[in-house]
Amino acid sequence: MKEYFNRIPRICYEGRQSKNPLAFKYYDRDKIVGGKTMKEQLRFAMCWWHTLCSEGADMFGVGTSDKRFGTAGGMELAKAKVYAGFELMDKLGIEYFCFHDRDIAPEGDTIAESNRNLDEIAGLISEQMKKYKIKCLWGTANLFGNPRYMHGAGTAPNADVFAFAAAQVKKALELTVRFGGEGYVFWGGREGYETLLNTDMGFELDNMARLMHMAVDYADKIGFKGDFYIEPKPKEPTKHQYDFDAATTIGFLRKYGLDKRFKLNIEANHATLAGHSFQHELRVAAINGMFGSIDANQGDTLLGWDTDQFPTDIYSAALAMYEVIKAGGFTKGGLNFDSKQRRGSFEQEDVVIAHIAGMDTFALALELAFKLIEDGRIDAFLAERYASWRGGIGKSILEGRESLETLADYAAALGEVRSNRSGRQEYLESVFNQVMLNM
Ligand code: XLS
Ligand code: CA
Ligand code: CA
Repeated sequence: MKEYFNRIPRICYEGRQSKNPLAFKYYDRDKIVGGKTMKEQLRFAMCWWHTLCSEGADMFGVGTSDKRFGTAGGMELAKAKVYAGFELMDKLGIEYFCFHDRDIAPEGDTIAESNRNLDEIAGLISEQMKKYKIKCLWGTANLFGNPRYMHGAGTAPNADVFAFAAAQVKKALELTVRFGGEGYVFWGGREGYETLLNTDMGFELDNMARLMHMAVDYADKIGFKGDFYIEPKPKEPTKHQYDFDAATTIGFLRKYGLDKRFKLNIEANHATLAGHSFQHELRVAAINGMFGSIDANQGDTLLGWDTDQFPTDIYSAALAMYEVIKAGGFTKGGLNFDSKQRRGSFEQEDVVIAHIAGMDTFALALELAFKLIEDGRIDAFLAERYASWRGGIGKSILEGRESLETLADYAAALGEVRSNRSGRQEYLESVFNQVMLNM
């Protein structure tokens, strides 16, 4: 059988002393951390669209990476990507993948032809999944690439476009079920607006919810047992994306009665674009019981667009894993590398080194997060900071025994607040550094 990544050996754990670029320094898949193996805690997924499709093209130039896999294109290329993708996941020890319908098979001239292409490739994918014991983390439909979606898909002003989107979601759900996928993602590709002058925002949001309700109904019908996710993003490609951030998305889900069926897929770089930290978005999802999955990448703090870089920022990853652990860890979700190597990193080794860097970063982050929790100083500080709610007037407020009148009397009797304490931000940040650097 043809070997696509022919310069790449199986990637093994060699430990922190290793200087071998093609080895893990921290990701030791069977090491027990927090009662489970690293592999079970992190649930890494390869992302079909970047890893197998994106060639590094940007606004100023064509691609730099050759992703033709020695083919002339079309279905031959789609098949080669299946073999190449599974070979790569196997070499890296990645057990899940995520896909859009259009990543895995080319769109045909009709829906029937597109679906035939999908079915043919799905057969091959199922075969390879069995061979390598690799699973599907989640599937989704690309409702943004084709020009018909120029004004949106579920939020399009044209009902015919809505129908095409529905047809695609139907098929993508069927494929996800066929692969035993553990999730299905709605990322609002072009679900947003460029100008409010031509937009009926309320109507568009109603329709977006309509499409999601239809998806839930159909998923139930065909036996989908996974989680549905919305992936928030504030802008790009549209000026304003309706799923702006976690809080906005949760409000939308509640308004339309979708909150019991949907969780969130939080992407690090989208958090940055929304003016939040990755940790913030995870916390918002978690406190609302909607933490689901993660698209693991990072942006560049100096750029205002979606660079989808492989994650190497240990500080941010550790704070993210801290939130994941506090939220109870992954159940059906995982860490999908919605990440691409930089345009200048075009050689075969680069895509592998990029994954190693991301996996090592999250392995370190996982250990660090558990160490922070074991260290206990942050939790202890937090408990102390809210101590006034465990007794006295605080407890009485929580128990519903106080009113504005009784509290006004209490405050008057107090004269002034003399019980405020320092927030100790610098202390807590130094605890974090100490735990991190002592590893
Ligand atoms: C784009 C999104 C996209 C989704 C899946 O910015 O990250 O890749 O994850 O449609
Ligand atoms: Ca994403
Ligand atoms: Ca992105």
